[in-house]
Amino acid sequence: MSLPRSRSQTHFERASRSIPGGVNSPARAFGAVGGHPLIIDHADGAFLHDIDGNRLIDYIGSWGPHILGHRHPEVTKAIHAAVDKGTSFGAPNEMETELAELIKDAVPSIELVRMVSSGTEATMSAIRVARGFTGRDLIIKFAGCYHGHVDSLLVKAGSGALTHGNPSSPGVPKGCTADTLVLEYNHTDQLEEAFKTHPGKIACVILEPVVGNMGTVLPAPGYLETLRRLCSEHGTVLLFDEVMTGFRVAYGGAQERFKIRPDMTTLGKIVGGGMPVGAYGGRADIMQRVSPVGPVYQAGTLSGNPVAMAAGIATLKTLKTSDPYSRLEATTKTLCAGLAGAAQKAGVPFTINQVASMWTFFFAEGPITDLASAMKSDTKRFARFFWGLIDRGVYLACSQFEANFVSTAHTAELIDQTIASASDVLHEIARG
Ligand code: KE4
Repeated sequence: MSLPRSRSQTHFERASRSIPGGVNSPARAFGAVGGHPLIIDHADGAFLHDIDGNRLIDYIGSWGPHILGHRHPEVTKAIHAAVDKGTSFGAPNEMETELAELIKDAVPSIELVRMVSSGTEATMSAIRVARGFTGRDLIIKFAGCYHGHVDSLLVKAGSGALTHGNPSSPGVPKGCTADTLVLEYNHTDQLEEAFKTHPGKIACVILEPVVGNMGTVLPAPGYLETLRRLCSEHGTVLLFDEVMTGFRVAYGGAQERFKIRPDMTTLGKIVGGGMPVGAYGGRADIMQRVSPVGPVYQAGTLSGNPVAMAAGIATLKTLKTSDPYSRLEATTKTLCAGLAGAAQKAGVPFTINQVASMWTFFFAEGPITDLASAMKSDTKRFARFFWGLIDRGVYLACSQFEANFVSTAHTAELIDQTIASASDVLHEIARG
């Protein structure tokens, strides 16, 4: 019952002759599940359409941006209008200010914000500003969290780095990571210990307030509060990497949902509506260290690109006026309950972690609260699940260590279809 994939296969072989691994980002390479990626021709609403003519229900949404589904009319209209006025000016334009104001309105902890062109650029820049502001070098990150391919953060990283078995990448000089302390997520004792061992030395703690990059993992009750207290006590910048959770788990991100005010925040994905946008911001006293107001240098040719700004503005305005969050959460809970029921009936051990419209089905007994527990997952069973769903027209993230996403375009009928397909595959897996 395999989907026809010959055109994708042929094109992927051609791509591999010009692009390393045939992909411009390893997360798309299907490395963890085997086989070759599907080559996508176009997308609309909840669907991807590949070059073999297959239509698949898409639960990645370009790894998070498409909370409104593909080609939302308001976003597409805004992009077309912007393109007709020019693609890039290399000079300030009104839309940069409009998006900055929308971000500040949505995320009150952000008093000043700088646009960049990716989540990686956002985290790289935010770390530099935090170090410049505190005059300290040490940073804390957490095993399994992924913050983009920043040298100093490619240590025990999640997402594609974890999937492809290089959580700490070659090519990163020891000097770049010598000041990076890696703790285990949700282990409060390790936090207390780190601050006790390095009093007055820690510039910043960066974390995914809800992790997506080891699969979806929630903060333990009180964990974020402890982190906030310790950072305040020690003059350490608390940096929420909300590239994935921003505008995803609430309009104001995880900091709204969990009622924690970080000192800095990074954004990406949804904030660009599918166009290349990242952003970092936070307390005015910190952000005023950024050039040209302050001495910490950061720049970008295409930062604040008008076409990308237009996509972000249309996305945020649509989210703000339609407020789809409770509907998205209800739809996602229905999906996860259906998947859980199917796994129970099939007798397949599983854990589902879900927050708002992001979720992960783990092939492991729970609870899954950190990288060590996530790594217990049966990735072979995951690969069978992934391909079994592909052959039934359902497209999940191609790794056990990623989050999946529901969009406003996922109807009840598509959710039911997904559950039925998953049930078939889980029973096949149970039969061995
Ligand atoms: P980008 O540089 O890929 O725009 O953002 C890096 C980043 C930063 N912070 C968080 C929390 C992120 O999830 C990401 C990127 N996420 C991955 C998927 N887990 C992007 C997919 C890819 O690498 O192709």
